Amino acid sequence: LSQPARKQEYRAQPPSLEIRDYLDGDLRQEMIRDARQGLSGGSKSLPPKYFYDELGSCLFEDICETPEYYPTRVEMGILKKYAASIMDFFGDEESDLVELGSGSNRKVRTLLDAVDPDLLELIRYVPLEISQSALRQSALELIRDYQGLRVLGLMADFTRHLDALPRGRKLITFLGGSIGNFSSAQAVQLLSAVAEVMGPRDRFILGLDMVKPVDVLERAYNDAAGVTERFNLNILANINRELNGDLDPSDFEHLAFFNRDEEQIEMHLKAVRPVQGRIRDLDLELRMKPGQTIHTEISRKFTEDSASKEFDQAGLKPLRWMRDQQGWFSLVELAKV
Ligand code: AVI
Repeated sequence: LSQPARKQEYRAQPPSLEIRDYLDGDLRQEMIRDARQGLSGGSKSLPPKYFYDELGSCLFEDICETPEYYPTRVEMGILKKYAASIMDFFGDEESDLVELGSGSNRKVRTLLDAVDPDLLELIRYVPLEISQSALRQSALELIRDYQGLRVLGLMADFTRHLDALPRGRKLITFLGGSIGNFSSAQAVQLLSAVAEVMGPRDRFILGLDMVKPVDVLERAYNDAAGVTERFNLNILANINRELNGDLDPSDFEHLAFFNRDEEQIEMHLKAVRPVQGRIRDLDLELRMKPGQTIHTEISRKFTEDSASKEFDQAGLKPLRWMRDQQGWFSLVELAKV
């Protein structure tokens, strides 16, 4: 007898892995809305989440390996140093380890490595990730390598689906400094939504990239091998493929600089000649003059003060700051107020 496709998919999964899908195919509609809104007016922009198609996710992994992009390495050093004390959270009580925007599984491995293997049974790892392939692949690798670990994968968008998180006791992590890719208002909204799903005993580990000398910052987003440039330009390929466009990436160049007033890196695609493109599914003609830009990303850099203001507004309180020696990156442990 034939079973419904979805049920079969669950049956085929090993017993320690469950994946739930909250995306229900609405990503394309969202991209249509975002691209129309961002590309129609005079000042043009695209949300950075459209960097991360399959190639873009690989390019991001490559950025993390470039000598100039310090955040991944520095955060990893902090994680290693504090992993055991972070994982003390689990004690001998069954709880969830949630990772928002989990991507590949390198960081969570550092945390799991700090746990006594006999206690792994107490932990359920709950990655929440928008990319199905990354979610499945990394979940399978983890249950292969960490005996006793259970995984509940949530295929979801953390800006919309935080209520999909389990209600039990949990340690939530949001690493990599990705909170900096949101405006202050958006970040407060996201942090408030996290606070909303936290109980009084839950904890939240948040990665923050800190303000530092401008040359270090600008080099990190202008690596010599040109990986960040390819990553930035790839957003056009994604739009072309998904929305039937004919934008020519060679009409644009990568531009990334630190805006001191806003304390943020800004990435743009700058037209190097007159642009005349068409995005058929939007029924949109894109015309740009040389020098005009499409703003593709902000990456805000924090001080303890600027971050604490946002925690305050979101109903979160910092319990401890974990930093590297130079103070380039921080992991903050937060509780609900
Ligand atoms: C994912 N996010 C924290 C990265 C950042 O540094 O803002 C994305 C990135 N953009 C260019 N390089 C890396």
